[in-house]
Amino acid sequence: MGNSMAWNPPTGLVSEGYLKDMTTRESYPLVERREILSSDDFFSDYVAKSRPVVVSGALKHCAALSRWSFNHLHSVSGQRVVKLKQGLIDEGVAGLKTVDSRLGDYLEQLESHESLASGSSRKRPPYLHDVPLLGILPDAEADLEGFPVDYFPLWYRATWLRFAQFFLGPRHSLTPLHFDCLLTHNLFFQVTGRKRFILLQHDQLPYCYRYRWRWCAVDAEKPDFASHPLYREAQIQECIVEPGDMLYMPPGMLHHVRGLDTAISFNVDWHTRDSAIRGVLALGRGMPLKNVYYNLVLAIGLWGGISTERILPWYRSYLNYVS
Ligand SMILES: O=C(O)CCC(=O)C(=O)O
Ligand SMILES: [Fe+2]
Repeated sequence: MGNSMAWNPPTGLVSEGYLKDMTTRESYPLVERREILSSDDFFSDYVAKSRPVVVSGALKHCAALSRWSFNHLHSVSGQRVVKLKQGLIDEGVAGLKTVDSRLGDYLEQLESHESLASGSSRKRPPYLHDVPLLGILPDAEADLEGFPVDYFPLWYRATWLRFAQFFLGPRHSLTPLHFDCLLTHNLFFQVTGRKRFILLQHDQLPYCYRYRWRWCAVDAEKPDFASHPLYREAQIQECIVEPGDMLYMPPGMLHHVRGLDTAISFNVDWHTRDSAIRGVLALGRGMPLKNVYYNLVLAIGLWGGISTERILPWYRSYLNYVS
């Protein structure tokens, strides 16, 4: 195996290849980017105000940035069978299929895709999308030492990694426009490769042609204004996350996510006491009952002072839940 996933220092530049590859050249106002952000400022300036922010190099002290290569994944979990998502992109969410593969075989598939010219029409490999991080990298805790855990509410700090979800996908992977189904806050971490996020606040939903609770029919990269004329009114932002960056998205933020390179990322969906209550009350706005159940479990933990250890058994199935 080559070491094609090794961390390269962020360049801050958008490569020419990327510009050529982009489905659209449309660009939007950039999400605010901070080099340094204390936990207090994070909660008062962004969480309390429902504003997204990118923190550059939030993972810069973590061994994961250099360690999480294809070789490493191969040696730790190459034999493990993982569920891959196929069809998220081309047929819309309704066409989503999952396929089982050995992680080692999938890594080989990604490598051979990566070696193709970027304009190749060969079918894009599936996406290892939103699976428990510790299931793939059981020793991740040591690799993530140095990350400032005080970006999480106190309730999560000792066990946050058990809430972390892993993503490994090819160049041009796509997660179409949606919001996270429990209306949680989201901290998204980029480890290798880059991704472009197109973002809209939750109140822009009326312009986005929602279906099935959390998905949107409009193509955020190439909107078809004949079928989706209201999208012309939408207020849109974007950012590109690079290795080491962290993106914060407030509850309900709409996001359309395009991999610009072969990429490894992970995220943590989390609630504050307030967002957990809003998550339960979203029953009245059509949130599926199963999601309301998960929000109730977290609300009981956060308000009742019950430890995450005791709550996790009731919540764990959410982490393998495809919605
Ligand atoms: O990285 C992706 O493709 C999707 C990320 C996402 O939807 C999330 O973090 O909630
Ligand atoms: Fe999401």
